[in-house]
Amino acid sequence: MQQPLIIAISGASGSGKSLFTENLINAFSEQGRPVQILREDHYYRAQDHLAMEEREKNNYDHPNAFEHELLKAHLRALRNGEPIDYPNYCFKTHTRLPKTKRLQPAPVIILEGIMLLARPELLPLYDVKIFIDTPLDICLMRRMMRDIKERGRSIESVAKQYEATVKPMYHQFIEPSRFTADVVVTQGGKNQIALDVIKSHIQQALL
Ligand code: UZR
Ligand code: MG
Repeated sequence: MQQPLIIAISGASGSGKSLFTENLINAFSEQGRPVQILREDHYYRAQDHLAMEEREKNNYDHPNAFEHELLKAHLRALRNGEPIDYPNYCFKTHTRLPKTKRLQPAPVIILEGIMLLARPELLPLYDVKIFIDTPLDICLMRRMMRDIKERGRSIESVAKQYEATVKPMYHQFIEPSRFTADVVVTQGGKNQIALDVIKSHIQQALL
């Protein structure tokens, strides 16, 4: 198999990264899915050694919250055509579940996460770098709805986290990482023209 094309999709929490990724993947669904998806979220560090209240106080919007070394090793393995066993992170317990998950190598690997472009040493591992550039107030609204529905949070806890870490860390790490991107996507995960442009780039690479 030729080397896979590795596409990194980044942007703020709630910017539409996951939706953009889903829409991109769906565009390939009829073609036997040559595309695999890997989320940076899975690489949040295990915190079994910490009490729940300690875990809740952690700063999850800092690059050091992720085990990027492991992500790097996994990207290298996928490049070599080897499967990986990635961690299964749980947002409710803020730690990893005991069982890992397997990802098979594929011609196209789409990576998605908030800090993917904020670590200079990760950048050479990507073939295409995409930044989803959505105004922060819109991100906050989406995140509020999602975290309450899907991640078992209260309005108060989302608001508190936003002020304490999400917003300051966005300005410190995520916003500057925008300038490392090859493509900046406005209007979020449903930007059809951006999806078409990336899709045709992938199709070219698959030829
Ligand atoms: P996405 N996050 C948690 O709230 N708890 C965890 O255990 C791990 C992560 C949040 C994190 C970040 N921050 O903003 C978001 N906070 O998950 C990233 N506060 O995930 O890109 O899917 O929104
Ligand atoms: Mg997401």
